[in-house]
Amino acid sequence: MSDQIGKYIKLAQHGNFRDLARLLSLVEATGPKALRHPELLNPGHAALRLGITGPPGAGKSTLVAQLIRTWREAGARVGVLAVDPSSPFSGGAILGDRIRYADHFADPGVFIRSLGSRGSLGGLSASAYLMLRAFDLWKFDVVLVETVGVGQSEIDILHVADVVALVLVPESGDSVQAMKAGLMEIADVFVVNKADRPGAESLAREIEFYFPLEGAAALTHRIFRTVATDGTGTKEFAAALRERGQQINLPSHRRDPLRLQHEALALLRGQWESHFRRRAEAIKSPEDFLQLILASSPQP
Ligand SMILES: Nc1nc2c(ncn2[C@@H]2O[C@H](COP(=O)(O)OP(=O)(O)OP(=O)(O)O)[C@@H](O)[C@H]2O)c(=O)[nH]1
Ligand SMILES: [Mg+2]
Repeated sequence: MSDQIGKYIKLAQHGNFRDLARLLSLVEATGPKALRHPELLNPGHAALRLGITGPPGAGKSTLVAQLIRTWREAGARVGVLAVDPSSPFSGGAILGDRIRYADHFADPGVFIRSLGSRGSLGGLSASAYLMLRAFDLWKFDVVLVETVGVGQSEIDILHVADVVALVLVPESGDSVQAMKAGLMEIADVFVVNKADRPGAESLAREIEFYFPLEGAAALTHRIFRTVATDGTGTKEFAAALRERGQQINLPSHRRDPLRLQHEALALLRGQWESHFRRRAEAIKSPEDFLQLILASSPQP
């Protein structure tokens, strides 16, 4: 498998998306050992990685399709990794998204891949991290990572993004405070999508209240109002994302110790989890239980 990975890494120079799709499957199946390939450890190119997250049905995919459209008009090469933990598919596209992204499937400047939970060695975030390194070899200008902002593993995935946009809808109003603890903190940019519905303004004000746009905060938090279905506000959002990206020195950002620490934890956590799940599933008695706990707990 390792030889195969090497073969497809070499093919990156031709930029063929079919080869990238193969490489992604190989990397996903191999897991962290794929990092032995120096090209994956230190890809020579760093695409701007944009995380798009938010509650189910907030309009993330519709927004992603608009972003692709805008950037394609500007001639950018765009990659998309759609992470869908509930999807039983691995490597296939999610049916609904296939329709939403339909305009872009035939476009040679756009590559779309979805990542389901099956076939991921060591968890979704581990697979996503490794796959995004492979994306870099195909020299995209922008890579969008769409995740549903629910569980811890989705938040983990967002640590790999250079800029994170949290997509909310007017109905999210009630839950902004509850969400604050996890997702709100990781967001650089907020999107109030479905702004054609009542309540968009009050949601925007609520976000402003929790994240005031004064002083230094104004540089790190911004709020956009969009209607993803008709493109209202999406061009401004697209421009702001790339502007933010331009302020980041991507190659040195990739080597940032904090980022590597997050990535290491995600890769290791996934492996530990599958290792210990296997051991736990072998428990047949209280004695087995005790033995596993004592043998596997770190020494204080
Ligand atoms: N009224 C309105 N509907 C929208 C808007 N944006 C998206 N929708 C609709 O909302 C539904 C969900 O959109 P998606 O783009 O699939 O949302 P998502 O966040 O990707 O959904 P999941 O990936 O399933 O979590 C679709 O029926 C869209 O047409 C908007 O701005 N206004
Ligand atoms: Mg979606």
